[in-house]
Amino acid sequence: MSRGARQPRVHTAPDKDKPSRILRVSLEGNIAVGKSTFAKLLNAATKDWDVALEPVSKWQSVDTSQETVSNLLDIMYRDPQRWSYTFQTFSCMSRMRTQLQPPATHLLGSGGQPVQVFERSVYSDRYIFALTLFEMGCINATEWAVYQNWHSFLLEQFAQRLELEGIIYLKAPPQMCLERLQRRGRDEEKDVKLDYLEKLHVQHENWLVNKSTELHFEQLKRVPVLELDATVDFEKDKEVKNNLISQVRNFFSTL
Ligand code: UDP
Ligand code: D5M
Ligand code: MG
Repeated sequence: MSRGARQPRVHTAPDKDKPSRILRVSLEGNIAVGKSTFAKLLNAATKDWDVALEPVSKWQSVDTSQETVSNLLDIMYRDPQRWSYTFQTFSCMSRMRTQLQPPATHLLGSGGQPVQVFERSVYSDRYIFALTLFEMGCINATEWAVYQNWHSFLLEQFAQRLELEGIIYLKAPPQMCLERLQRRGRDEEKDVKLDYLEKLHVQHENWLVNKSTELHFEQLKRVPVLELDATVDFEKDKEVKNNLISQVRNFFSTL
């Protein structure tokens, strides 16, 4: 760990058996906390790390092979009761595709410890968004039962190929996420309220810190979590960025 870096806050003891394969880690956190920004910094930090960003543009333009049909992100925010379940089917499938993709070829002979980093995961889809939208009444009881049924089935079928070795949790107060969201200015998100970000924040805390969320996958219960303070401006401040990256490097070395 580089001089001056703080000790990482790891919430679960890491597994003693070090896997020889490529490590898979997801980057979790509230909307606009800075995941994509941080993911790009990780990607640039070393050739040993390869980052897959969330495919938001695919959700903004749902298409058939011939034409673009709709902006699902937009219609979900405009009419959540109607479209939240549909959104879950599409976002979860796109996350599965991303997590099942073979690693980039440059990772295979990287020399160091190769790591695939995913911006969010099939797990946050369920334990953050789908659960919150169900609790808010935007996904009804039937949709929630159907969702959980296929989500569990698919994750069991692809079990080892989807499992993560670690989770990085970027954490900042909901109010700061709202300010970053407004600064980013994604048109579909212009009506997102603090109340929604607060609910998502509590959901992250319950899953990753308090460990009170009911999880349905045994391996997921044991995944170590690195919590990073995202209230600092890692986008502009190089020292702050290097400090966070040191914590990540140290965390990866424990997995
Ligand atoms: N951002 C910032 N300082 C930071 C990290 C992010 O001002 O240290 C800004 C970034 O420029 C963007 C907004 O916060 O305008 C949201 O960042 P991002 O899209 O990375 O967030 P995500 O939704 O992926 O978590
Ligand atoms: O997340 C991208 C945007 O997509 C943000 O508005 C949240 C939304 N999103 C992502 N996954 C889901 C699910 N599963 N349901 C509902 N909304 C979702 P960002 O944090 O900006 O990278
Ligand atoms: Mg993002």
